Amino acid sequence: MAQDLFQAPDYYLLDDLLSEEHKLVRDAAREWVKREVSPIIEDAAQNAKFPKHLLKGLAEIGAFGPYIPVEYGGAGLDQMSYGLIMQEIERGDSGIRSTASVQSSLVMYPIWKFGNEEQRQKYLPKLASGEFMGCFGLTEPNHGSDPGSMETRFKDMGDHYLLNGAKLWISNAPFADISVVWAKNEKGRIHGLIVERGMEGFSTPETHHKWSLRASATGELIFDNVKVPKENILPNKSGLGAPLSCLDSARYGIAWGAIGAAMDCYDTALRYAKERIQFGKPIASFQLQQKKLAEMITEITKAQLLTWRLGVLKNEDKANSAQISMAKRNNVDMALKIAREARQILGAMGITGDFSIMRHMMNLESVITYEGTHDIHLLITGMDITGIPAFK
Ligand code: TGC
Ligand code: FAD
Repeated sequence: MAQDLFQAPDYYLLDDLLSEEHKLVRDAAREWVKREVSPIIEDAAQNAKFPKHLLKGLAEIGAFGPYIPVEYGGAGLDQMSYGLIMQEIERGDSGIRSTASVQSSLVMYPIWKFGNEEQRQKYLPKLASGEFMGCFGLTEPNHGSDPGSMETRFKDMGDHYLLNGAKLWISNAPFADISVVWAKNEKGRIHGLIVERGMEGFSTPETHHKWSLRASATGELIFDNVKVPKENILPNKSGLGAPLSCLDSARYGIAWGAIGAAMDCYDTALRYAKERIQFGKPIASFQLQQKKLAEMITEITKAQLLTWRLGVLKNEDKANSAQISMAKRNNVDMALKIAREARQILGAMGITGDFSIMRHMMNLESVITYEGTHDIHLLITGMDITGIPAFK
């Protein structure tokens, strides 16, 4: 990939709304992405290899459990800092942000919120340092948007639980040390179980041939009569609301992350348009190209404002699930449209790995699908404003 010359757009001077700590955290993540991610990410994506050596650096910038209390090894930061870290990582690559989102919001968050003190002490510090990596198993082959119909089951065998079923499309699965798995008990109630690599009957085959999120490892979780120790159940919340509240935290991070991908596409296209000469002039001097760039910065600015406000609401513990859905849906759609427009500004060069745009575009096709599809988030807004669920 060409040298990373990224300059973050801040058209409405949003930096003025951030504290000194927010800017320090953000700048540390930005600097790390420039130094460690940008030089290697194109090769990783082209070769469909998760760059595992980045885990240590991700832990060092606080990307694993940014808002988890320091006593459990987390960074003890606020929600705005969490969002800014996700923005910067996804500026580099959505797949690397996925790894951080899953570790923080889908593995550490449920252990912190729904686990007991012993589970918190056992797992959280190691997850924060990257010594342990985790994944989150909710989606199944027959149940994606409708996880409440899951088929994965566990039975109480007296001294242990017996787990059977399968999860599909699981980020980090091929290398995760632990999996937070959602399964139904004999009464049909959903619970979270911590399944550890090496348990007999548990396998994690990798999913190959993806055109999207190629630098992220995706796989299956297969449970064939797995004996799960009773102390591995998350005791403090059950029902579909438990995994869905983890999703709220991850979707919030994705809303920020998508802005990062959009900023990178815009910044790349703006620089290219000013340098590329056709008909004796920079293409940036043509009205059609200016329209594209002007609309991009307008959409990025609107998303930045929406998401900053959401961050304030999150810090005040006032953000609801529907507000998070709106931001995830809006921002990912915005980023995908910007990636498509930016790609066109680069002409043929836009399809090469010399620039990040095509990789962002392909990644965003997953981001618009996972953590609730574009349609599902629209239906969540629809339900919130009308009071009528239209899912079923
Ligand atoms: P419904 O009957 O509406 O709700 C069941 C219970 O859950 C509660 N609830 C929530 N709680 C917390 N947060 C939320 N966002 C919640 N949404 C609903 C609800 O109050 C109810 O509680 P209770 O006490 O009354 O039982 O559920 P439903 O079956 O009708 O489904 C609703 C729907 C469609 C919105 C939900 O199923 C959904 O969000 N589906 C999308 C599935 C999804 O997002 N899967 C993501 C898998 S993980 C992933 O993609 C990781 S990618 C990671 C990466 O790499 O970054
Ligand atoms: P489906 O639910 O089958 O949907 C297919 C289409 O139907 C979509 O367009 C959808 O919007 C539409 N649709 C569905 N229901 C309705 C409705 N009621 N009304 C209108 N339209 C509807 N899952 C995890 O549990 N953990 C992970 O770590 C994880 N990582 C992922 C990583 C990647 C790269 C990808 C691609 C997915 C990942 N997922 C993960 C799975 C992801 O959450 C699901 O793909 C997603 O929830 C959608 O489910 P589905 O693919 O089965 O699509």
